[in-house]
Amino acid sequence: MSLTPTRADKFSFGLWTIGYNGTDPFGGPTRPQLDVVEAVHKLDELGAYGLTFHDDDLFAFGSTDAERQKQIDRLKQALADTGIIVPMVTTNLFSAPVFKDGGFTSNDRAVRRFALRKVLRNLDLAAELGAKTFVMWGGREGAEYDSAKDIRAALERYREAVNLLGDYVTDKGYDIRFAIEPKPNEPRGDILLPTLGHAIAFIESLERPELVGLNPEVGHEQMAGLNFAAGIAQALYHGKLYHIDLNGQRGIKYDQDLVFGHGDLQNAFALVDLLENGGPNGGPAYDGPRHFDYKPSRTEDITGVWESAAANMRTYLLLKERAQAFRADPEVQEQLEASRVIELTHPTLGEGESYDDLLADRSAYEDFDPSAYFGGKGFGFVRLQQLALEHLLGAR
Ligand code: GLO
Ligand code: NI
Ligand code: NI
Ligand code: NI
Repeated sequence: MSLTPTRADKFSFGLWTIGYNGTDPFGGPTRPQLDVVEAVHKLDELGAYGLTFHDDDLFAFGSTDAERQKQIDRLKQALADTGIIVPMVTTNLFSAPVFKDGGFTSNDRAVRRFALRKVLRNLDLAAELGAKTFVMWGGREGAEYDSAKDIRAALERYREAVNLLGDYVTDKGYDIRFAIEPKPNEPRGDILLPTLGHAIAFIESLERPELVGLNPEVGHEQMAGLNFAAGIAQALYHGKLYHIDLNGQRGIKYDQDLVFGHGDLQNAFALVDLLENGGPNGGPAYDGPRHFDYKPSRTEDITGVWESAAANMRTYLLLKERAQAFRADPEVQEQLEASRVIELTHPTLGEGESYDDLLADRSAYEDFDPSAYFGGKGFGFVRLQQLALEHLLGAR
């Protein structure tokens, strides 16, 4: 297997990721601004296939129509020159002061109307550039104080906004689906739709749930102490994995946006195994962009930026190779059987079996011996995980 990224790997990067200039709450930029044309050419050289962006990444908030168009034209030229595509577009509803209490769910109705107009305008641009996914990260949709936000009203306004966007793309005939990106906190004290589970429940309340899925981010779920690979499995189970933000996070703290794999590496291994191989029992794997939403650390210069971009892709491909070796190992297959991992795919009831049949089955209860599980009948999960770890370490 090649460790050189190609277009077929579908690696994409946010313009705001490689373009991150090092600004954090405690210090200003440590690097000059990166131009979009240079970004596209460099991503092409590195083997990526896609660039994604917020409107404000490409043309500053408040740009004139002429300034906006100039940047769009420069991007289009770079795309034409390289063959890089724009698989996803997103709108910045969090940086400008006007969004200090959110966009779709600001307490101020005029702000909510402005936010919707900003998104509609950017949807037109997304369609023009052929993007298939429109991500919505509601970073400012939240509060610091319980008394400041009527959460049920805020969810209703969120719903109103997403329903309107669904109407808009349907009426316009745009081939675009929406992907909600959950995050528990930061920049708000608490953010609405904090985890992918909250978002799945919200999506089911929409008028066009089929148009709306998820864009889960590794670090965001881990900030909530959750298992990212397990969350992705549930998103796939519900058919809601429309897009993904790959990066690294080390525990429950601020959003680190490290390079993919530079956090919980074992969970990254499980994730790549799931995305590429469908996990232990196969099943529908993910076909969309492998999108990196990371920040090149502010300690790095521009050489370090491009090294970090390449590192994301190389780590993904290394994990893909390791996951294939894991699945192909006969000892792993044997242990999966012995650990009953495969058995979980068998329905608990027999075909056509009713609860009457179950009640009549003495082997299920009267003759079943639960005491055999004390001191015996271990599952061997530790050995299975050690096999995974040894493949991950390249020791097998
Ligand atoms: C911040 C988010 C942000 C989103 C982006 C896409 O924590 O990860 O970068 O991914 O706005 O909508
Ligand atoms: Ni993030
Ligand atoms: Ni993040
Ligand atoms: Ni993200």
